[in-house]
Amino acid sequence: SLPIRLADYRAPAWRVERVELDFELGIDATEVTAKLLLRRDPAQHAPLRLDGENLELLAIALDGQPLPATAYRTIEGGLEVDGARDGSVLETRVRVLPAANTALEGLYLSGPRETGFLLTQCEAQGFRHITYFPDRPDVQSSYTVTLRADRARFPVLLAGGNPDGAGELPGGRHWARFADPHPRPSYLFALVAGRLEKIERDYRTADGRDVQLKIWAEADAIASCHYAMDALERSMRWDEQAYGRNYDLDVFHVVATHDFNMGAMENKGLNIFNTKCLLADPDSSTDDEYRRVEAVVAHEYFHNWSGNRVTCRDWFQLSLKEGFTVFREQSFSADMNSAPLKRIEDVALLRRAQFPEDAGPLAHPVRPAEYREINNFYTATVYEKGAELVRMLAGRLGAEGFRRGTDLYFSRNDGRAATIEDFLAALGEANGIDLTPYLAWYGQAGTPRLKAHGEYDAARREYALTLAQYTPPGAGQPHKQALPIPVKLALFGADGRMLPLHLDGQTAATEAVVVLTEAEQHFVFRDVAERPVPSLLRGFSAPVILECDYTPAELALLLGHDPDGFNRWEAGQQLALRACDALRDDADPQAVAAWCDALAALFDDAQLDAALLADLLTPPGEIELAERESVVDPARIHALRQQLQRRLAARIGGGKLDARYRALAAQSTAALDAASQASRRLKQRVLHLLALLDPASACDHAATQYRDAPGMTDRLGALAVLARHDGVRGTESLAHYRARYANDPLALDKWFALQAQLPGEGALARVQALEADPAFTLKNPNRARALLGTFASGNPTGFHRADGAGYRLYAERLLALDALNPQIAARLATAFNGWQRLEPRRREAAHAVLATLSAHDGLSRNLAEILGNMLK
Ligand code: B3K
Ligand code: ZN
Repeated sequence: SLPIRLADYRAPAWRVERVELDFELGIDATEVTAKLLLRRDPAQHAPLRLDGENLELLAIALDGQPLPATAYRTIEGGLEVDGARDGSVLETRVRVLPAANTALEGLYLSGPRETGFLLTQCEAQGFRHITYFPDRPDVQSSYTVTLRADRARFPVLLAGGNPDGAGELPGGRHWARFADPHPRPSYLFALVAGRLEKIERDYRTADGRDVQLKIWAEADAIASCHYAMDALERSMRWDEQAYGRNYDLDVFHVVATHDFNMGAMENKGLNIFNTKCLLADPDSSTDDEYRRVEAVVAHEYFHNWSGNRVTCRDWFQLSLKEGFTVFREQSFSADMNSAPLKRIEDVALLRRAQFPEDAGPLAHPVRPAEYREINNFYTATVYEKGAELVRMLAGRLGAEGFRRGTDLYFSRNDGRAATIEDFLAALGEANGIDLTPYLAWYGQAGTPRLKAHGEYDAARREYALTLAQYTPPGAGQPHKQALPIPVKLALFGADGRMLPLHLDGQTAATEAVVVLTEAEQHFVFRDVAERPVPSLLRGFSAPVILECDYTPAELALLLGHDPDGFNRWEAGQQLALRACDALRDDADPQAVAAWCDALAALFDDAQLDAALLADLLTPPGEIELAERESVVDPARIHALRQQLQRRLAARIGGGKLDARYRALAAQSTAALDAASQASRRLKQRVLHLLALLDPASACDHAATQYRDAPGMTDRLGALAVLARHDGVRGTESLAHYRARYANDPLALDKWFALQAQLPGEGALARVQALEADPAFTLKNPNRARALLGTFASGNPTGFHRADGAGYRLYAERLLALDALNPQIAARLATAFNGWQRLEPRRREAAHAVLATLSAHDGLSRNLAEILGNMLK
């Protein structure tokens, strides 16, 4: 297939003003009748072409007349129809096969055919698997949808929009109709039909609309939906207050399914969720999962404005809705929980997932210039880096200015399919600021390096800060341009206090933002009383890699004193990286001591938030460490990180770790408030450190913790320690857990994932044994991700076995998956990212596997594109 290019965008020659859809629902076969009211762009003369895939055409009529076979023809990926005029009505009837649909795109069956239910997934291009249609986001139509089905088999019938009638039909059948007053693109279409239970709540919007909130799930899951309902209500209130956005239909449905290719989907009025991102229950969900449910519920809800009311002109603009919505979701989570902890979590994710993507063969700009398969571009770059770009813009405008900007963006673009330019224009115009320089961030791939160097002139009491930027070539862009990089900063004195800032005549308080716009610039601070220690890029004010020539003592000072929680953590991370380098090169023992000493001191600080302490005690992960190496040996990196943590544990001391663990364990409850979550997080971290020093006593604690755990966080944490450090009790507890949760798919996923992560050469055999578990299946995306995805992306020493056996097994599974579900196969294949920098033996093994795989006949476009880019 040929790539699709942003530069080739053309407005549609044909639009659909109204669409009436009629479904005769069946598990094996469903018939779909579509009536399209067509509008032709008078300036264009292209024939009427509709997208369609895997459709069996049963009937076709134009303006009420059945079309002769000569008046239409199937073409690659669609249908061409002669004779249509502006205002014509095209009617088609097609058959689709839900039960046979293993790709989970279009209309498909979730669960067993006897008891499961039907649902749809259309973004990005699933609607063309349901009916013939111009399946592109800049075609926005008014939808009326009628569902007909057997009442006993499909008692619940749902589609997006407001309910518009329902009734009985002969033969035990019934019908329901939904009409959506808001024109929308086809990717937001959804229907659900089957046996589902619900919980409901009434909600009144700030502008006075009464809305029924309904969450639907199968009988065994509905009891775990209450937390999501609370989160939904919080999200709706928050969007009213933070952005002035109100909900706009009379009902809001949310449906849970175990069989879903991603986390959730924002279909208009009918959000559909992977159970993993919706169900929450103390016995089976961890604290992290609770926060994730809250965040994803909010994210999908927020799309109602950032995505649905204002949609994307084309899929290149995907970050217009995704980057912005992730930013909105992050702000919401920060408001609901702890802002600094949220920032730490988000930046850690960016570094673990996006930086490696941006540095490897899959690198692409936040607004890609081309793609072959759009589903491959729902990436960390489009989502997480996209959110960082919005954060920079918000920071540039300030809270009030940003709100003025988003108000203008929403009102001006309501009902439109917009572009990134439209977004920047609205934000800028509302504030009289030209934001077009930020457009360069959207078009340029790669993570900029920001070099900082400070000089203090004691005689003149001046501190000159030189900032320079450099983005390495890549992603077909040999010469990268300078980008606007806002650097939020403060200066610290030797006593750990912030110094007043005098910059070019302006006097700020103790924090300022300077914006680097050139390749290199100098910023001179006057009246600086002593040689300062700069705290740079506070709150991670730009998505760059900062290189600053700190001494270990300077980093330790920031780690001890910076009131910016994020930068405090960041100083610890930088110091840990230095310590790691020191261990590797057998050099600079001060760095190791500085990190350990500083953390040992903080360990004794009773004022410090327990969750922040837990994060401070966690050095950068193996993926992040690998990103800094030009030649990667995953086994060596793993050993180094373990060694570093053992040094930390030894410095704090077994006695103190043990005492802290006991104190935290004594307060253990099932409560979900922030303090309880924080104390569980610290307890787990302490137990982990203790296990590196004294595995026997750590495992005694873990065994008790496993037995008495009031909730999943403690249970799973204890299980992880036992599985790693205690052969006998590990095996016993894993078997106990397996039996206890035999009927809880989400809890079983965690069981698979935990074991898939156990490091070392034995990992591969363990994964193979787990594949033989009767609960394992490639057909369920959550299960495949839990075992295979976790193995490849979360177990560097296991996957990257030096003999290449990990790669070979994984490639076989990718091939099997590709035949079932191309989106999942392509997503899992990205685990090979970074293969080019592996040490020679592993690199050759990975290359051989990738080359063989990509030479296979009949690969999906999804997998073929990823492999092609990987080998480019
Ligand atoms: N918009 C969907 C993702 C669709 C993925 C299509 N392959 C979920 C979200 O970002 O909210
Ligand atoms: Zn989204």
